[in-house]
Amino acid sequence: MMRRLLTISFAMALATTALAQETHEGEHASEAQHSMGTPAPLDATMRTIDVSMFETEDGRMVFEPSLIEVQPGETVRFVISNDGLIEHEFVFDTPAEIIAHKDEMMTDAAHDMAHDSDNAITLEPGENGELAWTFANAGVFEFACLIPGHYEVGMFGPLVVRPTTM
Ligand SMILES: [Cu+2]
Repeated sequence: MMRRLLTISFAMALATTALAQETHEGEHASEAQHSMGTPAPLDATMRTIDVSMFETEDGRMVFEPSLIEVQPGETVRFVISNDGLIEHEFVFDTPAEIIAHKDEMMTDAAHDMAHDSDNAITLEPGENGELAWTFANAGVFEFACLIPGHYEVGMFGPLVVRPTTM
């Protein structure tokens, strides 16, 4: 009996801790990098996701695949190929950050187009590049090309971080 009570209170303590952590993370949701994860060294990565960027004959610009799914805690290596005829970029962030960066690139003509960072890479036609990232929390993020006009004709897609359901 005593043992059972202890087990229950231990389980409740765990649940309370989990809840507290969740609330704490929610408070820092505006810090995109924290909620999405952290850059990873390229040699410590586990899974490779190949992403191709190109223009279509009907005037669209796309990513292939159009949806990326990863698991919380997973480290992935993105191998990005610009298979198009013009410059493209691959950037992933929270949807809010994507919109903010997009507006910035639209309005600031002097803005340096190549804003490569830990979560972004700009590639010339025919060029390849790599990014590695450890995704922390479950959530729906977005990948996009923010070169003015490209997002509007299709260069974006959801980056879903969630546990695999079997
Ligand atoms: Cu583009």
